[in-house]
Amino acid sequence: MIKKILVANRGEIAVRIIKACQEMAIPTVAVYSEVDRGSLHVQMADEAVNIGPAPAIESYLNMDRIIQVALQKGAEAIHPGYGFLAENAEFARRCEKANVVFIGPNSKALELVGDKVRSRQTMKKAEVLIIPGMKRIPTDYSEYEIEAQRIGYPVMIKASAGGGGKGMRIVQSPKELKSSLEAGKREAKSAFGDESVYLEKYIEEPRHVEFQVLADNYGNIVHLFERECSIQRRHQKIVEETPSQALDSTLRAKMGETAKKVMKVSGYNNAGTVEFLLDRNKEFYFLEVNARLQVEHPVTELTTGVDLVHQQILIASGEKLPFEQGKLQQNGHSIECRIYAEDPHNNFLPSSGKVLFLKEPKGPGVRHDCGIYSGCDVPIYYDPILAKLIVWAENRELACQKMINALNDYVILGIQTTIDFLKDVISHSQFKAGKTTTSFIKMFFDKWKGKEKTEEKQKLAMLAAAFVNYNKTYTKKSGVGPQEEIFSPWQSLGRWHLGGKK
Ligand code: MV4
Repeated sequence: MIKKILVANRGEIAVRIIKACQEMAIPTVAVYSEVDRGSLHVQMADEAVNIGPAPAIESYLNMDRIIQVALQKGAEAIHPGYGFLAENAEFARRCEKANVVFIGPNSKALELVGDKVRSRQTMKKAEVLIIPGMKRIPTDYSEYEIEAQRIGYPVMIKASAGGGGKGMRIVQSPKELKSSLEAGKREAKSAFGDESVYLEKYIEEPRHVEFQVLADNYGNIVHLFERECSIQRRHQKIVEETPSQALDSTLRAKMGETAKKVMKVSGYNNAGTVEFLLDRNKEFYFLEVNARLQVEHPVTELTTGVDLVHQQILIASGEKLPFEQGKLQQNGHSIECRIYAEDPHNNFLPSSGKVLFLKEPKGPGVRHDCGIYSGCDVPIYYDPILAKLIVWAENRELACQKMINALNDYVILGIQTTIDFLKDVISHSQFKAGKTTTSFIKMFFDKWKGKEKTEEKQKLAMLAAAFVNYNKTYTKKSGVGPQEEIFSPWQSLGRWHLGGKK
């Protein structure tokens, strides 16, 4: 069993991983950048090491420094979380070389699934349905023209190194092809340092349905059913849920078996996700593999009862999967809302600053995976995700209601968040009806303004003022002898630190 883990991440996911380690009695080493000194993940870990300045390239992406810290602190394994180094094959390789366990897939599998053209070729050979498109990156323009005709317009330009929507472009007709290709190549070059692009048939209004998979180091693979992640804004997921309203048990079983096959032919191990596009006719196409623990993993945990981070650690420790496919079941319904530090009233501009007040939603079936606390700073440098609100209920209708109540029960003051926006999304009639496609946000929320809740805002401003005042040092006013400080949040944090740290 792994005896110590370095968590190479920050925010809510670092907190989530540290909690799993605590549950498994595995000591943790946090790493942090200069602006994250006071972060929640730093407070929670057994040890914490400063790895450099705020820009991620000098800290959370600094491979050598992170491996060096792991070796110095005697951490046998590194959990990369999501983002940063999570899907970096070079980092996985360097960990392997340094004899540090990378909690994720082996570097070869990581490399394969990170290359879209290569993984399409692999899936085609394995008879997994891929979106009709090009089989290789052409050397000259005429090949794009011929292939676009063969595939049939509209076609989509995609970057070979891509993912997450960068470098993608829809081409409606032959006369747009050349200029779109040039623009797509430029975008791919600047985003990935690789200008290779290829063409696919454009699928209109698809649903995004992904399958969670666990694979141990001995070839055993199970899937933990699907997550529906169609509610996105500019390729940023906002709401995720399971089960998907678009699947019946036959289709679910078929897609699940396909997901396992994808992982098998990729030589994949540890936790991963297979993404599919589901078209209007319920045909599903392999899209890509996400070789990491995903942001939306909790909805799978709440409906299957499997702790995915525990399983990742067990697999990385060389354990066999403790269950067979037949033992796994989906129970009830779970929905996740991502809470971003963004201003939905101002084109979702990232918001930063001090969190003046946090009231977390609580209650049966409510989970709050959170990277912030009252008084913490939210820096501008990183992904603006603050927390995730996840609910579980027996069915979708009850889960929606629970989510709305939990969002109403949720207060973050000091910075702008997406909470009010999410209330309107979950309350929308089309969402309630389960009609969630990738066009949902564009269709119904493109010009969202929200309600001007002046009165409520005034109340909140008063609350904030009261809280800031309360947060000042309190003094005893007995009237006898010198006045004695009895409460300072800063001091109590410091004392808690000294008591709780080795
Ligand atoms: C597509 C597509 C339509 N046709 N490919 C977006 C992210 C990237 N991983 C793949 N994406 C898409 N690929 C073809 N051939 C539509 C999308 C897409 C999308 C996919 C999943 C979730 C949300 C999306 C929003 C817009 C477009």
